[in-house]
Amino acid sequence: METQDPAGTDLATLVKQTEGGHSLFEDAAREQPIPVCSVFLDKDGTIRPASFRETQTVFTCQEHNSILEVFPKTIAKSRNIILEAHPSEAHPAVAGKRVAVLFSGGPAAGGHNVLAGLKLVLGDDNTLLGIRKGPKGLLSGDVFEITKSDVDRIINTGGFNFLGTDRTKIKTPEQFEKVKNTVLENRLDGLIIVGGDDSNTNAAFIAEYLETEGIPCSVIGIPKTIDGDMAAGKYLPISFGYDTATKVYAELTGNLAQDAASAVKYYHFVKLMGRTASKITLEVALQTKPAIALISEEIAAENMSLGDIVDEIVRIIVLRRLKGINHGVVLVPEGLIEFVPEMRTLILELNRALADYERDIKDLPTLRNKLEFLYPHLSPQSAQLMASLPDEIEEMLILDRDDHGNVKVSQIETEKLLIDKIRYKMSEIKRHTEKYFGDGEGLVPASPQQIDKFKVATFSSQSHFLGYEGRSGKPTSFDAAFTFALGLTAGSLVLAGKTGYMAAVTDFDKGGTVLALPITGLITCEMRKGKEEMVIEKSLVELDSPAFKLFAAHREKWAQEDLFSSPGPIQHWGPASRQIPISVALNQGYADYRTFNLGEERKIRLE
Ligand code: FBP
Repeated sequence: METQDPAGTDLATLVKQTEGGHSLFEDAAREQPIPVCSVFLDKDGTIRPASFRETQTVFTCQEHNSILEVFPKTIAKSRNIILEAHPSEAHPAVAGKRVAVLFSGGPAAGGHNVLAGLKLVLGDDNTLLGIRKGPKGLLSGDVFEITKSDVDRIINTGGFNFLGTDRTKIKTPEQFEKVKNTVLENRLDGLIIVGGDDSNTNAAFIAEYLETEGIPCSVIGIPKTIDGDMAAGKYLPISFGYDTATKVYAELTGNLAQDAASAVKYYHFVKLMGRTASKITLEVALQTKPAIALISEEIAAENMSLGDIVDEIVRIIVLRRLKGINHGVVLVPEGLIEFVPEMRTLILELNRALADYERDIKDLPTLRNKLEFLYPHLSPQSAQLMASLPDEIEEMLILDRDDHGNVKVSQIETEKLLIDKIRYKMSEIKRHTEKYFGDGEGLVPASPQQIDKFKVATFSSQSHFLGYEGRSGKPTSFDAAFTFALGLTAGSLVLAGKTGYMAAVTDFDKGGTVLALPITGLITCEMRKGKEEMVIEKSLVELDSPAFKLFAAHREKWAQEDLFSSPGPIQHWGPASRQIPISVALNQGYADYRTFNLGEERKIRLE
């Protein structure tokens, strides 16, 4: 029997029509208007490039002299001064420029709107080219022209799927030579690198290299990463992708909290993405009010060992159980392991040994052989710690590092490690209640009835990793507007002939102030793979920031009572559609987090 909709189209056809990114939602999302910062608008409301003026602010870091030695050409030009965008009254019409763009590092929602902003601001007189598969495609010259219809198709949707991405670090002279070839062969006047700290560091090195070679090609970075660690105070409150990812995770965490309170038997341990900083965890905690949220930066500052962390979680589980609550949500930041002091020392020692004996280790056939080789190169404390870890974690710790020398923390099951240790501790408490409960000093006050109830209750847990599902969701209204503005900014910078800058937008509550940050001003020296390297400093959770302080002031209450809230699915048109991250609003000193303002809305259609 054929089923037909009232308009006469059969259901099979209706379903088929949604193939290739044409779900009802995706089609509607493409039509969603995007706010546009006023610096990009003509008097008649047409979008056009902005021009840039120097501000009074100079970016410098402690290692300025070493940085100056490595980037003499770009610093001579920029003098590390921040630029601010202004509406250009009489912007000279620039024509014939060829600008290529690539995505680098992990995906993040909003990348396609960067391309939309670029295409629009470059206009019909200039050419926008896409580079497939990130820096790898830059090396191989995998370049094609991005058309208006491409932009109309990808706007407001997707992650990085239109171009793809990868994590190749450009560091060898041969690689720089290949970049030069791609730039020359494609007659590029501009190269836009959309990425995180490592990728924008790449951008700074490429800008310096091309300047040194006398090749007039502007290199501009765009701040992307869901981790939120690519930020620079009031000049760059956050990178794009963070808002979408945290909202996805907050929805799922809220659902798990609902499940915990409904089934009344589970602790859901949720590892949340964020390679280093705990910014995602902090934001999700502010949005959902879980029983426990670990913040790696605090753990490092308090010098808490793995045992201390387990004790703290157990303290809260015990207190809740005495109150009759035997369920909850525990948030664990992905990068936790690298912040626990003894683990940090172990990883540093492993990094050094893996770098020094790379060849020998590669040739060893089994994991056991590799471990046996490595143990003598560790301090006795680290060797002991390594031996106490489950085999899977030992394996993850000695896995190949990524191209930037990072441990692949997303693959380390910290949440499971914690669950194991907590389970052991809980059964120990059950067996020796006299050591934990009573009136004496250091004991938890509990009545005999409470202790009896405590003994019969079980500790049941489920573990989850929320990571990849947050990186490429449909961009939130904020990320859609923010990325569009970043694309307009980067394009304007290329047309103005600037190089070595990162596009930035701030004042999300006041219509958006558009800036260009000299990348060399963000660079500092860091240990990577056992060697000192120049990289952009990661922005971590600051323990004296308003966002952390608010969390710290409320968490004990959230621990002892079930006060979770469930933010629900991301809204693109509803009452919550204009929200920005709570932590960003708090740290920037905004009066509200519920409505952003990045200018007047425009429906963007190129064809
Ligand atoms: P970027 O900083 O490159 O945007 O990547 C962030 C991230 O999503 C981290 O949160 C995570 O640890 C990592 O990427 C996972 O990388 P991969 O895609 O290589 O598994």
